[in-house]
Amino acid sequence: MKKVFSLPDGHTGDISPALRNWRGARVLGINPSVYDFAWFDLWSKPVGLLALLRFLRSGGNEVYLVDCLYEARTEPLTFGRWRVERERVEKPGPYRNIPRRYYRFGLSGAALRERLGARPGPDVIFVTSAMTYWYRGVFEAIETARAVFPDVPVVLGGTYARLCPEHAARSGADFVQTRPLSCLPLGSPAMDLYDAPSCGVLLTSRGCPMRCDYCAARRLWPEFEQRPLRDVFADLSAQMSLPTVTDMAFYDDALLINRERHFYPLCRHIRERYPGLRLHTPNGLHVAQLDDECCRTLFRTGFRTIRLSLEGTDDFTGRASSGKATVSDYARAVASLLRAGYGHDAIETYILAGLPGQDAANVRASIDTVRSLGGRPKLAEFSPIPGTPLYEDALRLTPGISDEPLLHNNTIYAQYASKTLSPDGLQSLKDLAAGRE
Ligand code: B12
Repeated sequence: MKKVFSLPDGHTGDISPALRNWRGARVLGINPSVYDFAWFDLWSKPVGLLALLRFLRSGGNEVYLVDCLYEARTEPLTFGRWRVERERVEKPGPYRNIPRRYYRFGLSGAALRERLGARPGPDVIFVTSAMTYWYRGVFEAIETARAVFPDVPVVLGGTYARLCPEHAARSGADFVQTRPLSCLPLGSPAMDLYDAPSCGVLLTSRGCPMRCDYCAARRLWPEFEQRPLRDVFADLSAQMSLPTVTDMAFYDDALLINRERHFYPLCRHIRERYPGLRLHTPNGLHVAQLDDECCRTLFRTGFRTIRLSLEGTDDFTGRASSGKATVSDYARAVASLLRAGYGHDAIETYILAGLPGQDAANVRASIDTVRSLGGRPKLAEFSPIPGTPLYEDALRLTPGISDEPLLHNNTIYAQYASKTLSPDGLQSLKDLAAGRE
């Protein structure tokens, strides 16, 4: 087939109009390694990149993938997750005084270079990105790809590229996807690009109807949109046709909205077609939707890991969280989950800590409330995200975050930069949440 592919003029924007015409091109996708203090596999897959590769393949292009995290997996963990090889590395300047170890999770630059060298030469390379403060792995992947394939154009996309377009312009990529990808129908990751995936990922909607002050969902996807169920079923069927898949994680921001017409029929379909499939919602569920019927449905359908988005029981945190959960909603949700068959340990509940202006005493009170009602508190440390209302507050307290995405790191921001929590303060909250105090 004759190769047809070209990049748009300019270095940033939306590559979609160009992509629609591509034929016969060989496209290599790279999911970079992660540099961070800690990283756990919460069914982590680069869904956006995988969906894009599927789209290009169906348009008559050849696609392949190097996932630096998946390729460095060492041993299986529960529910289809993996431990990934890590190596201690020197901390970058902004972290120099932080008394914690810093690691690379995933393939080293040298190992990536070796893998790339063993593959056929691509016509174009697509690099994805996730957290803004993980850009080091992105830059390293681009540099390595350039060293192995000096004349091949590199395109960068993903969450970091969208949230920090000016910073991402310095990545060395030829084109940076800074706008929403208009060509892509939602979801449908090409999970078959993995040799033996143990988990799949479903995205049944994009965006979120809430307006929480710390969250970038609205900036990334201005409209909330649920996929037609027949598309979700087709996506599920494609992933379930891979014989190694035992687990499925949902990445939705608002899975339970409109549940009578969306979530419940999906659950019915899963129960009929895929009994025994284990399901997980690492992204929190809206507490207000969790009544008896919903909790029974979750339990019967096979949801094993459920996380609840409580965020906080005080007025300050509640306001920042769109007032989406009251204490009485939460109490009802816990009671319904217990009645449905879940144990106390399964009711993991996110509580936000380290918001600019948040009082640590309120976080403490939220933890106490969750414990007293029978849930299991799980601290989620705040990460300031450009373009969100709370980012502006964070910027006033710590002006340096505007030039350095490393300072968005949730592990760092809450205890070293937020000025509302100290390392000791955070540790004592963690102890309290874990019942060690
Ligand atoms: C699912 C999810 C998770 C999952 C796993 C994510 C993963 N893959 O590892 C879990 C639950 C583990 C998670 C955890 C956290 N998350 Co999270 N997460 C998300 C969420 C909801 C969806 C991301 C996603 O997969 N989207 C779906 C795909 C389709 O989108 P995409 O990959 O961006 O791709 C699109 C485009 O960018 C493009 N594209 C992608 N790649 C490429 C490549 C090329 C070349 C091109 C052209 C285009 C392109 O195509 C796609 C379609 O348009 C986002 C919010 C959101 N709505 O995006 C937050 C989000 C990314 N998370 C966020 C945060 C804060 C966190 C936590 C820190 C929360 C906490 N306090 O604990 C943790 C930290 C995680 C860690 N250390 O591992 C922030 C970002 C923070 C930051 N500074 O970057 C977000 C934006 C939510 C928010 N609060 O605003 N998260």
